[in-house]
Amino acid sequence: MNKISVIIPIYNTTEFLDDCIGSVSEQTYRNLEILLINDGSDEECTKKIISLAKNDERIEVHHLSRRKGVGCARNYGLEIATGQYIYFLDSDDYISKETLQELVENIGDYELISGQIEEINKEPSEVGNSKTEIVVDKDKTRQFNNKSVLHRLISKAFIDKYQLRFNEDVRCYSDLAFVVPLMINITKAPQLLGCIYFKRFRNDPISNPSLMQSDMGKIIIDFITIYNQLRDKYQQNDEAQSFLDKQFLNLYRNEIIGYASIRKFSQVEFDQLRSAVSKLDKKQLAKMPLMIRSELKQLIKGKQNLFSKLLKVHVNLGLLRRGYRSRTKMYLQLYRSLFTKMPMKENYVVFESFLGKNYSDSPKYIYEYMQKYCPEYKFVWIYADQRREIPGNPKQVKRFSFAYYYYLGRSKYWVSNSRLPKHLNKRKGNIYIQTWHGTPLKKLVFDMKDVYSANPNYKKDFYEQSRRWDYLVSANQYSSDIFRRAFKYSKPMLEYGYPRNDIMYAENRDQIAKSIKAKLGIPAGKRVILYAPTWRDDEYYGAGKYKFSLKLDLERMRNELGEDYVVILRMHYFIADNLDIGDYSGFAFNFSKYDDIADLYLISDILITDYSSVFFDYANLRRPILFFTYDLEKYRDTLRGFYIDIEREVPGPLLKTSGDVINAIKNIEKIEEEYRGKYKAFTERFCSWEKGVASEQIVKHVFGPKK
Ligand code: C2G
Repeated sequence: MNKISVIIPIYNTTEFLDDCIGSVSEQTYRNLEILLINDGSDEECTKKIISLAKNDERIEVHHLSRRKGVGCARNYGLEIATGQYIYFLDSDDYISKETLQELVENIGDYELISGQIEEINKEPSEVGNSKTEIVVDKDKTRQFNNKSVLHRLISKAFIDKYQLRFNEDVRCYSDLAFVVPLMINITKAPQLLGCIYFKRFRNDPISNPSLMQSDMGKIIIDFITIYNQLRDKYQQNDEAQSFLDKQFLNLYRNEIIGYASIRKFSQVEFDQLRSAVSKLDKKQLAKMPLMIRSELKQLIKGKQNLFSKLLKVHVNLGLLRRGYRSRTKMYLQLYRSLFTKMPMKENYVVFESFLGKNYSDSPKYIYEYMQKYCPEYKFVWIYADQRREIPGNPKQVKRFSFAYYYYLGRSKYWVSNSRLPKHLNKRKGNIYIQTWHGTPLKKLVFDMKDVYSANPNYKKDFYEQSRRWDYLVSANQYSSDIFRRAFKYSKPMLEYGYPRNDIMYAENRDQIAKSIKAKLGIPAGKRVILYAPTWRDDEYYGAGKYKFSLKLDLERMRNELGEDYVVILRMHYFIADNLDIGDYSGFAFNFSKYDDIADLYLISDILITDYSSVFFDYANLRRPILFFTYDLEKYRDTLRGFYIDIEREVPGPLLKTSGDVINAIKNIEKIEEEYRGKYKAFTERFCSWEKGVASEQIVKHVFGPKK
């Protein structure tokens, strides 16, 4: 039975190693030599490698003295490998149990066999039983379009015969030095369909980027370096030349044009690029569109400035062409090339709350203060579906409309409690106050281990979007510390408490509550229970559309509490499901679409919540809080992870069933008594900055004294 040497270069991939190495150890094909080449990883990763190596005696660990690059690490593996076949695996990827068995059983007399690569952005899952099938394409170069050595079982004798090695001068594309001679020397390149390799799309390219997530300038220069080397080396081989030229032109169209239209290459880099372009086969060049040909002509002549100008025209024409295809894209194009270039309106302030879904939260209270005390400003509110009645009658613009882009493009100030879309780049002089929307309990962005729910680009997008913030509102020291780390935020923090909580300190708050209660049709004589749970990352229909199934037994609640209480149900704004509470009219009220939850806090006597930040705010009222945490273990341990020890630190009991909730309500005074100490400690920690004047202080801080 032939031995396979699996070569795994490792550089700082601690969190992925269990999946990767575990997947090799569990292979049904057992005759393996597993070579872990530690390419100068940090201490944590090195420890992890050493501990995993203990689980399988077929594992050998080799430590390079410092980081030398993936090419060098793989070459090292090739030098020491003793198997008849070589298989390369990356340390953040993994394979399914039968992979090596399938490859080895199908390689026959071929020198190499490749499988299929699939990108994963979901949690590692067991592969389906797709049937494998071998195909042999006439055009073997097609098999190498991904320029990668991954997921190929290769005969070691063949590698030795042609002395195949990786390039060690570059970080990215070192594979090409191996792949090109492999491709031209093999006779056939069969592929085994249904035999899958799972390639991870890393979701934190900011803290720990993969090679291809590093700086685009470096990626381009690496490619050009290797292209120049290989193009010279294989001057006599048409197959290699045409393959390399195609790869170059692809990179040129997809990356170089965009990159070089906004950044300048250094003289040395430009000369490298020029040398690469002069090598291109004239016949391939002739197939390119006129615009590309003229750019490359200037490049060959060495005219960098003219080259950059042509690229700018190229990019703008592309945008314009795409712009005409959709109205929003056209507005965006106007935003970028017109509105943000027009003089900035120094006194315009644009507000948005919860993606325009509500008139609420801190933006509302900052606005109401300004509307009263800063008449020299012009105010604009963004809405998602419908205009609202807003005091002072500000301009209202629909999200993603022409007016939306116009006002965002021209206004000096933006105030929002969540992220503004990534495509809205910031104009010079713009000031963006991010109020955020809650003291965190659930782990946030860069504190989250992995984000698999809706969008694999979540961390990267968040990072880009939050670079635009100029001020971040924080309600307590605990939040400030978390925000700095979890958002990688280092600009000024506004530490005055939450404007949205000011109302809870208003002298006339009972008066206000009375009128809200009347407005909402809540019987004046009944006590009010507010149920405001959060959303669950793993229960969704699509991006931003989450499911919720009500676990509170309304029937029982009405029977046992209906005489004294009514219940207000308030779902999170991400929840797309409509609650059906038709049978409970007069007892249960659904205010999920009501604008401002602060109004609901004011009129309620007891809050029931779960892992929502609402309890940090509600605690300002010092009224009882119950935690209906029927899925605590799952939420805490598998979905998110919490910042505080919820079982020890929250100011109320954790309850698992509707029965527990009902009992707690019946004994609410006892519970208040029981939690008095914890409640006090809690408010000291989370509510001590709140004095009811956060809006005023923030406005004075950012907008300064009256002009
Ligand atoms: N909210 C609401 N109704 C709910 C839940 C939340 O109106 N049933 C509002 C509250 O203002 C709350 C905010 O939405 O403070 C954020 O809700 P969370 O449940 O805490 O969840 P999330 O949107 O994930 O934000 O740092 C805070 C975190 O990011 C949490």
